[in-house]
Formats: sequence, structure tokens, C-alpha cells
Amino acid sequence: MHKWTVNEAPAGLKVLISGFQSWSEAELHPLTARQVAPAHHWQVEQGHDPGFAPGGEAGVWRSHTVLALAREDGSGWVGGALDATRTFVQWEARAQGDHVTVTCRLEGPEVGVLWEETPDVIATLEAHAAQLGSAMHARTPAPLRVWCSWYSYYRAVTLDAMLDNARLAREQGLDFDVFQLDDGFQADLGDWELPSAHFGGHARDLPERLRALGFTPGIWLAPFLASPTSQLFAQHPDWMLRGEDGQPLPVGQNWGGPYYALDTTHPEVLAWLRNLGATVRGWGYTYLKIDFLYGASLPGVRHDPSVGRAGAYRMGIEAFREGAGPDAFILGCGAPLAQSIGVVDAMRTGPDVAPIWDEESRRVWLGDATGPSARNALHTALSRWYQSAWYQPDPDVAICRRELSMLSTPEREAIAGMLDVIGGLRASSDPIALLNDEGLELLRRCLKVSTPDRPVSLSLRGGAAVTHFSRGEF
Ligand code: 9PG
Repeated sequence: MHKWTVNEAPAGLKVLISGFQSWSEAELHPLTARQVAPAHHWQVEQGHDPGFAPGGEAGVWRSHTVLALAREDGSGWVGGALDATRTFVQWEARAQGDHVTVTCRLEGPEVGVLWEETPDVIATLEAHAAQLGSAMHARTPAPLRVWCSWYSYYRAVTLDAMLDNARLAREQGLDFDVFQLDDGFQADLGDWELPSAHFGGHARDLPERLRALGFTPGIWLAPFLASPTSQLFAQHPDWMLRGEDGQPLPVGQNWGGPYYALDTTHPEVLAWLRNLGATVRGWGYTYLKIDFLYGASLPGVRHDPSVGRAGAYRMGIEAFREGAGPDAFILGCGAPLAQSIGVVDAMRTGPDVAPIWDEESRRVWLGDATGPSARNALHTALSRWYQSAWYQPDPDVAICRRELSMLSTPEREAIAGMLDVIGGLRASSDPIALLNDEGLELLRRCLKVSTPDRPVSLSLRGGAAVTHFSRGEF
């Protein structure tokens, strides 16, 4: 464990944190405020690391891989890591009277860490992030423009809905590169090759037809999950990550019940993951959104106890990448962030968007900024701007439709403007048939990739920080 003392009154400082996976909180806060501890299991599933969760004490802040302390004038201190491939780098800042104690704990193999005083926190954080990105051979391909089925059709997606939207997008001349099928095509979590009853076909029937319309076929998978009702679990109960009690560890509560995670230190699991990557490539998909990846990194009992949980996670995504091939475009989601550098091409850097601006009951009263909303998705991705040196950031989809949405016109406009500031993937889920002329115009703006395609003018001054671009109440 590393430890530093910052001789500065905590009251004048802000702290910038980044939680361990895509959906976790990343924001700038007054150091003396309270980082809320997860009170419910669903808060853990939505983003907290149960192995390094905030404790709920005022003035104590926890962050993964990087942490910064900033004065009003933008000067301060930045913590970073030189490698995070198999190591969780866990930072804590603790306000103590007239000074701050900063600690950095490594969970996994020893790696170098940095703690630096700087006149310019933003520039130093960007420099640290770039150093980590190049040490871990970050993949930063050109950003793609993606249509994704999730935020309109959710699990009810059908083969026909995919094709109808692809045809309409082509007719309207919308500049999507990728058409991506999301959750709902599969019979069960883990049974990726069996179709769901409602999908109206098999996922392998889609790629050729999407290609004929000029789009790259994309598909969603949660490759590390298995539902207790799946054939995968019935056939391989010994492949699951386990709790201390020897039982498969429930790692979430979505899809109407608990689900388990695969033990990615098990050689048969790794072979199965390689095969899954190769199978979906064989169906014709080259854009692969792999989701709920945090499951493989949770504390638990593994086949190979000598591998730490960050290392176990890395083995899992490397196996999937090997099967998918070096030229597949992989988007990580619900994923430990820095541990994915060099394996993924793009990464969701915030929680899910939703057709509402904010869910105040959860964010303000429960202090949980990881719930689905436009505000949380954009704010979190913006607070991770420096991670554009690690992968293409994915701030999640714009919502341009007026129907099936509670977003006002200024809110839809704000989303479009912020996407341009964040950079990275540009995506939409709007059913094309629901877009009127105004919606189509807004969508065309959202799909425009700017140059340079990264935030260029962030400022910590005046306490505005990454809230700089936002509406007053951000
Ligand atoms: C598909 C979706 C979409 C979306 C992903 C992810 O904690 N939860 O219960 C939870 C459910 C869904 C979710 C995130 C968390 O969304 O981010 O884009 O692919 O899965 O199920």
C-alpha cells in the first residue's frame, strides 16, 4: 500500500473519482462531502465494486485506477497507474482535519503508481491516462456510428424490427456504420445459439441481410453470465464463480431473477469463450457489444485460486478476443475499465441512457448517480473524458424521437451537444419510423463526428469542472 499526505485544508478541494466499471459513478465532488455507500444489492450490481465499495463516511472517497484532488484554480494532485492489466489500483482520499491522506492499494500483481502535484490537474490527468493507454497498447480505432435495438425495443426486439429499421435508415440516407442487435434474441443467458420464442428467426439470419443494406452487423452478448435456467448452467454447473459457501454466486438480479458468472480461470470456460467469439463471427457479426463483464471480476472462489480477480477478468476477455479475431470491433459494457485496455476497441463509460433527463429520487435522495437517465449517462461519460486514450468512449445513445420519451426539446438538444463534446461512438436506438423531420435532423447532427473527436476545452475553474458544458443544475 502506498500513502501520501497532502498538506492542504480539505474544505478548499474537490475530488474527481471514477468507479470500477462502466456503470459506476464518475464525478467531481467537494472532498468534504459524502460518497454514498451502496445500501442495496442492486446498487452493487449497477456499479459498485463489492471488494472496494465506498464506506459512506463524509470526506472519504474511493476511486479505481485514477484519482485527482483539485483546487478552485485548477491546480492540485493526480494519482495514476503505470499498468492495470491484472491489477485493481484502488485509490482513497481521506479528509483529516487540516490535511488529506491519500492511499493506493493494489489488488493483484505489483504495478507502478504515480502521485503528482500539478499546476494543471486536467493536463496531468490526460498525460497519465495517455501513458497508461500506450503501456497497455490501447486500441483506439475510428469512432463508429451505431444503431442499437435496446432503447426502444428492449427485450422484445424481433428480426423484422431490425430489418425494417435498417431499410428505413438506408432510405433516409442516415449515416450509420453498424446495425446492432441487442438483448432479446437469445433463449436464455448463456444459451446464445438458441433463439428466443418472440425473435422470429435466428440471430445468424440477420448479418447477410444487414450487409446487403450496406451496414456492418453487430450483436450483443453477456458472455460471462449464465442464468440458473439455462442449458449452459445445467450442463456445466462446475463452471460458475462460487461464493465461500461453495454455491454459484448470484451476481445480479436482472431478467426476472438472479444470474451467475462464469469462472474465467477454468480452462474449459476459456475454451468455451473462444468458441463463442468465433461462433458469432462465423454468423457474420464483426461488431460485438459484450456486456455485464463485471461478473467475472467479482470476489469469489475460483478454479485457479492463484489468479486474482482482475487477472481472472483479463483472462476471460482475452479468450473472447482470441475467438472473435483481431479485426472484430469489440465494445465493452458493464466492464472493469482500465483492465480492458488493449482488448476492447470501445467502452461504455457511463450508466444507461433513458428517455428521461434525471431520476432525482434516486440520484439526489439516495445519492446514487448510477441509475439510467440521460443526465447520468452524459455526466459520467464526460467525467471520464481522459479515458479517450484507453478506447473509444461510448456515452450511450442519443434520443431524438419525441414519442416514447419524456425528454423536452432543450434536453434532446443538450444530449446532441454533449455527445459532440464527449466524442467516441455515436449511437441511436430510435425507431426510424417515429422520427419526424425535426427528429431526423437532430439525429443527423448526433451522427456527425467532429475533428478532433475528443473534448478539448474542459476546465476545472470556478468549480464547474466537467459540468462546464451542462445546464445550470448539473
Ligand atoms: C441489455 C442492456 C443493454 C444496455 C446495457 C445493459 O443492473 N441491471 O439490472 C442492469 C440492467 C440492464 C443494463 C444495465 C444494468 O443495461 O448497458 O445497453 O445492452 O444491458 O440487457
